[in-house]
Amino acid sequence: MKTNSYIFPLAIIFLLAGFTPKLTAQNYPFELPKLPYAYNALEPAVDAQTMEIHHSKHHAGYVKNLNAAVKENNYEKYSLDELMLYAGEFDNAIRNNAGGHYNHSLFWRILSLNNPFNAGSEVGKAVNVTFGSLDSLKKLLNKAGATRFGSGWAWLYVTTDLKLAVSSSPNQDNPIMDVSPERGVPILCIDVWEHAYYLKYQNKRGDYLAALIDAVNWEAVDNNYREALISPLLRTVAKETWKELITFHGVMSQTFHPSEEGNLKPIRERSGEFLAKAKALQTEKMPAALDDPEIKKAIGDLIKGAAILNQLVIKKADDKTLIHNLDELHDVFHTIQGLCRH
Ligand code: MN3
Repeated sequence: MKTNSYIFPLAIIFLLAGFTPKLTAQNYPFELPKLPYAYNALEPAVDAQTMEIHHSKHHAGYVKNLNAAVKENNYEKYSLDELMLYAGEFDNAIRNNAGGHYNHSLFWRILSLNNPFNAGSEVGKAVNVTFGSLDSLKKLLNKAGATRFGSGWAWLYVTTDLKLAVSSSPNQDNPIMDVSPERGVPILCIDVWEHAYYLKYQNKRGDYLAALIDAVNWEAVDNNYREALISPLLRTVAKETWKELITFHGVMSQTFHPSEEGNLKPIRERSGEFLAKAKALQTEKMPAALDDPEIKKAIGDLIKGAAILNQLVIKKADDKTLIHNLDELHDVFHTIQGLCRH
C-alpha cells in the first residue's frame, strides 16, 4: 500500500481561501450524509420516491458495505481518498463501495432547481473557454451518460493540467481512482444507473439525462471547481500520473535501495541515467497542478545533486561519499513527491 504526503503549505492556502474539504479527508467509519434538501425538491426532474430509495437504500447500502469491507480487511487507517486513489490495490468490495459512497455524496450536492448556470462565475468562465458554451457541455455530458453501456456515471472533472474535461466511468468508478483511464478531481457527476431514473423514466435514459443536466446546482459546481484547483487530492493524482516522475522514481529506488545494503554497483552503473531522468523532470511538461515554486526549487536541487553524484562516480569516489550523496538526493526526492515505498 502506498503512502502519500500532501504538500503542507497547500493546507494553509486551503484554509486561507476559506474552503473546507467536504468530500476529502473522510475517515472510517463512513457516514451517510443528509440530503441537503427534501426528497421532492428536484421534482419534476427527479421524483420524490426515486430520491428516497436512492438515498436511504442505495447510498446507505454503499456506506454500510464500505464500512464492513474496511473493517474486515483492517483498512480503518485509510481515508476515503486513499481507498479511491489506490482502488486497484484493494479488492472490488472496497472499489465499488468507496466509489458508491463518494459518487453519491457528490451527486446530492450538485443538484438543485434554484442555482442556474452563471457565465460570470469561475466555473462558468472555464466552461465557456473549454467547451465554447454551456450547451456544448450539456451535449457532451448527455453523450457521455447515454453511451455508457450498463451502469455507471458521467463526469465533469478538473484534470491535472487544471483544465475541465468530460468522461464516463463504469459501475462506481470515478476519475480519482487509479483504475480510471481519465484522472482528475470530479466537480459534477450524473448517475446513470437504472436505480437513478427507472421509476419515472423507465428505459428513457436520454430524457432523464436532459432533465438532470438542467437540474445542476451551478453554485455548488463552482465551489467544487475552485476547491478542486487547489486541492491536495488533485496534486496527489498529478504526482501519481506524472510519467517522468514515475520513471525517475524507478531509477531512484533501483539505485538507492541497494546502496542502503552497501551495494553501490547500480548507482555506479546508472549515475548518468539518474542525472538524465532528473533533468527530464524539468524539461518535460510538468502537470500544472504541481507547478509551484517549492516543487520547482526541489527539482533544481535534485538535478544539481544528481550532476555532482555523476561526477563523483566518474572520478571513482569511495562508497561512503556516494552513499552520503545518494542519501541526500533520496531526501530531496521525497520532498518532491513522497511516493517512494520502502
Ligand atoms: Mn446511484
